[in-house]
Amino acid sequence: MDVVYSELHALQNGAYELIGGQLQPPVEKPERAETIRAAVEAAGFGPLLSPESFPDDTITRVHTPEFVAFLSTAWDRWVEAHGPYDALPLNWPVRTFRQKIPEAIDGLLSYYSLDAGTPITAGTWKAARTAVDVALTGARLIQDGKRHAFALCRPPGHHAAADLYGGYCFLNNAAIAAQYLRDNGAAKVAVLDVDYHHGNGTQAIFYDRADVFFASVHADPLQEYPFFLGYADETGTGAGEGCNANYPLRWGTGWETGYADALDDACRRIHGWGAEAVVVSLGVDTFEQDPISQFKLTTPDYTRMGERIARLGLPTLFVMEGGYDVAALGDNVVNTLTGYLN
Ligand code: SP5
Ligand code: ZN
Repeated sequence: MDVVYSELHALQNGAYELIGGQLQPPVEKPERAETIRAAVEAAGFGPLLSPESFPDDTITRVHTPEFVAFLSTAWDRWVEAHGPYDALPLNWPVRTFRQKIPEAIDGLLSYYSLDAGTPITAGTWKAARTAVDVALTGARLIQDGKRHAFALCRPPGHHAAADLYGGYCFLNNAAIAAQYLRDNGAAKVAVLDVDYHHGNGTQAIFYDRADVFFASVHADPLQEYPFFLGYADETGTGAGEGCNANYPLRWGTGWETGYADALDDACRRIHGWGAEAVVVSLGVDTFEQDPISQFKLTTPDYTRMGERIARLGLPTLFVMEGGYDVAALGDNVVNTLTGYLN
């Protein structure tokens, strides 16, 4: 299986993250992508391809031009206001507030973000923009006739909506890849999101559309981040009614205790809907030892996951999302891809 990777991911390198009230080193760190790259190479996957450059209009098919302009200039504006420290928002336009776009950089961060866990740093734009090229290079491989590819994206993307960043995500790599497949020949594309967290950004981007089916298996938003989207009664709207399927699962869920059944149902829905290609938002933060998660999948379970995805029988683009136990990240990703291939 071809693997697309760029070392420029390392330009996203936040200084700290507030977890449980404590400032800690970010769990979304460069070592993640490096350990996955080393593991897929050691497992004989390849070749390792560098991304091609795609134009910005592939991004604005999914994100608003205003949001892209904000992201690409936020660091410089922040440094001018505060100095070379991680750019973070501190308040949000929640209930009772107006949705006006402010002028000051602090207000813009607040307007365009959904959490304070996603630092914009000196290299964020370059890293996020390159991750889009990584995903699109994988999508082009599929469009050119390959049955499968792995886009080793970092930073991840599935929490980013048309004009929102957060959850360690800036640009929605998987959604941009799905849109690219739509714009280049595939009439119906599915996104299967197996990250531990609900893919709120991808869902929102495609929620009113009948040409992209979104299915997500994730921790119950009653218990887990992002809390305010990902419930089972979110089924799509307008033309997109019936094209969204959420499988919220309780903390403690394991492969045999709910996960496999949910994944199987999600795959059945995608198959029944008639998808021509599938983009898999591959998060392995469902792992039992993941530092921020509460599911109980084991390393061998990822082989089963790959096997189930393969039974869809569809051209498949894997796009890396979350997964934070660096010690097991490589094995869990390799098992997913190996299970898929065998
Ligand atoms: C792509 C992705 O997986 N993004 C996830 C963003 C989650 N950010 C919020 C983390 C909240 C962690 N709560 C941890 C409790 C640890 N004991
Ligand atoms: Zn996640």
